[in-house]
Amino acid sequence: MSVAALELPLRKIASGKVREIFEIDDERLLFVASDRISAYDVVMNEQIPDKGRVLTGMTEHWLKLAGEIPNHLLSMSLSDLPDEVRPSWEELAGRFMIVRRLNMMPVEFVVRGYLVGSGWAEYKRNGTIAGLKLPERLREADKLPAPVFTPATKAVTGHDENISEETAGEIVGEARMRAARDYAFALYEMAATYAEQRGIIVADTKFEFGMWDGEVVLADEVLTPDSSRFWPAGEWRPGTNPPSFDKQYLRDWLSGLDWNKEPPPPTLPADVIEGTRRRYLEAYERITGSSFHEYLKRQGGATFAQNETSQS
Ligand code: PZK
Repeated sequence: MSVAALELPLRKIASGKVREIFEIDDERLLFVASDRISAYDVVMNEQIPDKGRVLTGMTEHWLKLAGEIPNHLLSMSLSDLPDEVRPSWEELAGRFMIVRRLNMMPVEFVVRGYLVGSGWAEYKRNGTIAGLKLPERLREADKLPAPVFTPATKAVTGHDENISEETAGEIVGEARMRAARDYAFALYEMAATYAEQRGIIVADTKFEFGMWDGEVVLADEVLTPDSSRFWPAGEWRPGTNPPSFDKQYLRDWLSGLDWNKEPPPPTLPADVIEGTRRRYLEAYERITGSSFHEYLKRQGGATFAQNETSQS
């Protein structure tokens, strides 16, 4: 069940706070979403069971809706796992993607539909977002007149640094930047419209793109709570920073402690883990309109494999 120390007999080529990428061969990578969770940039010691599966299932859902936009996903079928990792199939089921190996662009393609986070900070300072003049007297979390592209780079500190569209064009090439930017806008508009009908606001989101065979290709996880701000539409109050759909339960609990938000994190009690897990499952079901249990059955998750074998 635990994937905190997921070890596979493959070379790890990238690891983030909550996800990892391994090399299969020259053309393919194994992308794995763990159940780890971070709050205030600190990874907790405990995991949220099935969180990685929820995020992988959401990515799959959005990639299906994204239709003609080229993406890196090759397979989520257990039968396509390389022989070396077969022994770990139960742990991997539902949380892995076999993806095409791309030449990644070192720019994050962020689209914001609402005024929060670093966008709100810039607006308070300068009245702009990504250098673009905005109407006066907007409030925190207000909906923007139109979505805005706010590219960023990973700074040496590991934190994101906002850059101008022009700088993004200098880094990846103007034509590539424009193609990825236009895909990012199209994806955001599609997802925001779709999610709003299901009671979820996609406040902003970050995409990663790479190049393959001269084409701009969508990579990474897509429109998940880890790469986006999802808000329950009913709790959106301009003038306040709305709760995130997934982590608010955890944040509320953490804010009642006198933890300084530096490692080591406090030990999460079972009810906080369970409450947070329920929020992830609810986000999956509201967004996809289908049951998470069905996803587990389809992808052959560990619990499921166990239950089904004990039946037969
Ligand atoms: C790739 N990252 C970001 C960092 C992660 C992911 N299809 C691809 N081809 C080549 N490289 C990448 C991808 C994808 N996706 C993405 N780093 C490399 C990243 C840390 C952990 F899971």
